[in-house]
Amino acid sequence: MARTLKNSEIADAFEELATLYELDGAVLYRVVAYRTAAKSIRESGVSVAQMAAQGQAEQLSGIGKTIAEKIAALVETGSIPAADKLKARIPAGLVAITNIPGLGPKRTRLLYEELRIESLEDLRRAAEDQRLRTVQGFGAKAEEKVLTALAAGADGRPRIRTLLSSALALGEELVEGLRDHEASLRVELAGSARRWAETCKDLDIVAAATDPAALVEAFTRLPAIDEVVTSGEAGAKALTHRGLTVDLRIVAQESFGNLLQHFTGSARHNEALRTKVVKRGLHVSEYSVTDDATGAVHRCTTEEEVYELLGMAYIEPELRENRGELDAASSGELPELLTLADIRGDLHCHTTASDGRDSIEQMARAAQERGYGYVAITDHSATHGFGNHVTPDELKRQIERIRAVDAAMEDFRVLAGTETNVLPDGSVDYKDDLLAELDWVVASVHTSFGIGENEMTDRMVAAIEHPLVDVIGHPTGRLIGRREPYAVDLGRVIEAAARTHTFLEINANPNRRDLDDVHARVAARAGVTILIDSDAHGTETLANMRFGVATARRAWLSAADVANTRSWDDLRALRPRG
Ligand code: DGT
Ligand code: CA
Ligand code: CA
Ligand code: ZN
Repeated sequence: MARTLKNSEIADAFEELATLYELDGAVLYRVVAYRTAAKSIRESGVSVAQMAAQGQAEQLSGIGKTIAEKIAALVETGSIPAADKLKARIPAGLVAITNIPGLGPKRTRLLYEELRIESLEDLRRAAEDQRLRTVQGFGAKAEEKVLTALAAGADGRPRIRTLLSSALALGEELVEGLRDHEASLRVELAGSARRWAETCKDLDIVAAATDPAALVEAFTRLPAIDEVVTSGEAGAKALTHRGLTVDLRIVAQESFGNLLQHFTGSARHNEALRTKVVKRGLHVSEYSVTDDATGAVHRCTTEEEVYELLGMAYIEPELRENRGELDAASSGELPELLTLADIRGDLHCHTTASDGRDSIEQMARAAQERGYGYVAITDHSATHGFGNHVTPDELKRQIERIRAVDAAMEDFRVLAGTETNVLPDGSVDYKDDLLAELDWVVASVHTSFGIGENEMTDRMVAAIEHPLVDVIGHPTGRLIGRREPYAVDLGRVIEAAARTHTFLEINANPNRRDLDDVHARVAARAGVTILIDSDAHGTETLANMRFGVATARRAWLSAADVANTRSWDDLRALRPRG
């Protein structure tokens, strides 16, 4: 091969292989194995092609001998033999169709089998001619969605926005690398990552330096950087091994606040800000604020000065989405946002009793080390479809084990809980007398996502009205970039939660962040108390709490809006059952 393949290209090849297998009707574990490998390759901080050349690819998580051989073949010959075989019998256009929002391999295969749709053009025509609705599971809505996606420019290439957790891990590493350099004066992450958005198109970094050229040079040599696209005194654009673009911009220290404010965005916030202050004769640019009346040009070393000059209180990055923050900052009505330090306990996590990796004691100790006063162990109930689950008898033994760990820990409460499934009829998995033995009950929907909006809403309202259900876990079931929320009337869910004092969760898993910022804000305004949970499946993911806190901040929430900023005794008193 003339050119070393990038991690993103290798990952794309394995994603394609997984899709081809899925289109071919292969067993699921095989498909999952290739997708897992693709993710691991995409997120690797070092060049996988180089590792493969040295026979080291198996050191990556999720890569065994078979996949390592496929990587080696891809790197040497430019293709994977198994993929070539599949491509010989699967129409070339089907992979592109699977990347249209709302489709995916199973539905694409169905459309091919029923209507011989094998290109985006076939798909468009079938949607226009209202033929999609003749296929089981497709209706007028699906046709509309396809046409909207195609009109919006969907071209069948996977649209890659990087999940915040991956982008931030990389961003924090790069910022640290730059700050360590002797020429750096100030370095901050900007853009969507600094606003803690759900996903990022790219990373934006803003810096001031004593020697800009030296800092740019050092940036291009950081281990995470794969390829430099452009570079100069004012900054650089580069690609990381994970395929994420990074924009570094360097500015004089006297304008650092202006530039940071500009590149933190959002673009909507900036445009509204400029429009608002231009009426008062103030002009905001990347480098300064100018005043028509006096002709003065103000350069600001900090963002606080920028907002002050414009007659506003400082606006936290998470609020900069043009959702009312400019008026609130002008009238002194911005909320005091909660912080991670306000969180005093975690009420949703898993152990080896279900699909977690660590024991009750390990989870409890790790929660205590995070500075919490309590943790609830909430393993999956009997009908959970994946991994282990907890039968009623097993739950009784689990409660005893939890009590024993609790008794052994000082100044820390280990609460016996469950994450019980909400069944399609709205009932939950355990009988009331068993639920009553628990300190804490999370109820979540994990099955039958497709039952229709009315039925789903009734199902969730029934669970909310159950007197022993304390909180609804991940209320919409969405997986960011992968699975749409199920159809549910959140207005009715929120109304029922407010009426019954049932908490609604912001699940802090960075793939979920569910409730999202918009709905968490609506819920809190309607009088619902929000709970932020890590849903950790191991001690290390307790740290995901920060993504839930970020969603809460983006929802304008204060500590008082969030139940687990309280002690356990104060929190439990908010529930109807006390
Ligand atoms: P992303 O990258 O799509 O996840 O979101 P951002 O917000 O990081 O967007 P990006 O990287 O395109 O631009 C970074 C910042 O630059 C953005 O948040 C605000 C500023 N910016 C970009 N385009 C415009 C614009 O058209 N007008 C104004 N006023 N600012 C802009
Ligand atoms: Ca960006
Ligand atoms: Ca950018
Ligand atoms: Zn869970």
